[in-house]
Amino acid sequence: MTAVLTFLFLFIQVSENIVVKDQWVRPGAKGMGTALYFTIENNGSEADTLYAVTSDISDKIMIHQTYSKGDMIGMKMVKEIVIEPGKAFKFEPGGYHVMVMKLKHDIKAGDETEFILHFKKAGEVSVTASVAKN
Ligand SMILES: [Cu+2]
Repeated sequence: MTAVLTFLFLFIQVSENIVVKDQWVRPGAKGMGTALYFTIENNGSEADTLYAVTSDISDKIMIHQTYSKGDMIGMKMVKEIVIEPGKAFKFEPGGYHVMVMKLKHDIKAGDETEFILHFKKAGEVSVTASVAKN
């Protein structure tokens, strides 16, 4: 009993350092791409790093940054995102986003989709994102 309680306590402590909230994903059709957005809060005392996102919905998911150069708007791949302690990092339209390529099936407004965010310290954090239009 004590061992179980200790384990639960440790688990809660660790997982509270990284909080993912306000997650949503745009609708998309099978074979096409979409984007996932969220905010990561680091409530711990050390920096943590998001280095991958995975999901059953696609085998090709990467972190992107939208940038503008003159009149051009482009996207580039970002290897990892470091979230400093006590800070929040926002993925949002026109900025950082998680690019989800080649959807395995349609996702429509009102659906929910599961993603796993992989952090160097916090490990795997699973999130359920609502599908929303904007
Ligand atoms: Cu992109």
